Amino acid sequence: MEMMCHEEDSLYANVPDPSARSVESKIRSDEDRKVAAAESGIKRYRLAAVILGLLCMLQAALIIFLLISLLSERDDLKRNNLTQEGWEYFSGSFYYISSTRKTWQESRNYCLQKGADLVIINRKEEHDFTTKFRKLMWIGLTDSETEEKWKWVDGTPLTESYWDSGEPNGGKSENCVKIKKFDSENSWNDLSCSTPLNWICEMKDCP
Ligand code: 2F8
Ligand code: CA
Repeated sequence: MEMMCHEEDSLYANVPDPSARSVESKIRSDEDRKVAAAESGIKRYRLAAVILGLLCMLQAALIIFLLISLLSERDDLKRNNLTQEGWEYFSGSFYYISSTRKTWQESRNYCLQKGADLVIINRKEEHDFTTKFRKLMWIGLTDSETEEKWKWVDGTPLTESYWDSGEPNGGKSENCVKIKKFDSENSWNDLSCSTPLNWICEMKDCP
């Protein structure tokens, strides 16, 4: 009998229990629902992330645009103010021609106070521009530091020069440079730095 029972057991061993099957399928459908819900949640998060990213990019673009507008407005304002104060624009710089006279250092101090410096002449066109005012003026060139080593106020050495014939000739008693002639390419003279003269400042438009 015991033997028979065992046989019966093994006979029904592979037949699925219907109640177990319904529990299993319920679990599965619950899991499917959970997976579907999780997937839809992930999709929503992704969409939210994309929208947030786009909004950040839009905000960044807006900030850059406003910053550029503000900077350009500030530059326009600066240019207008300079022009009203008598500065003249030429090829990337603003120039101020003084109407009073000062020593070379006082002239330089005036320019520095304005955020500029005495003019540095780099090109023939700029040289021609400085002579068109027909004024004897200090420029930003000196050999005060080392005799005969002519340097511009930014510390760069003199390469392209426009000395009048016979100049420079003042040795240690003439260490600063003025524009002396207006109709000739050779127009500079070295002079005592303590001489009161007009001067010309230069301010780079975009430093
Ligand atoms: O002839 C050029 C010479 O002229 C004057 O000296 C006589 C200048 N000095 C003054 O004006 C003080 C020189 O610098 C210049 O070289
Ligand atoms: Ca001289």
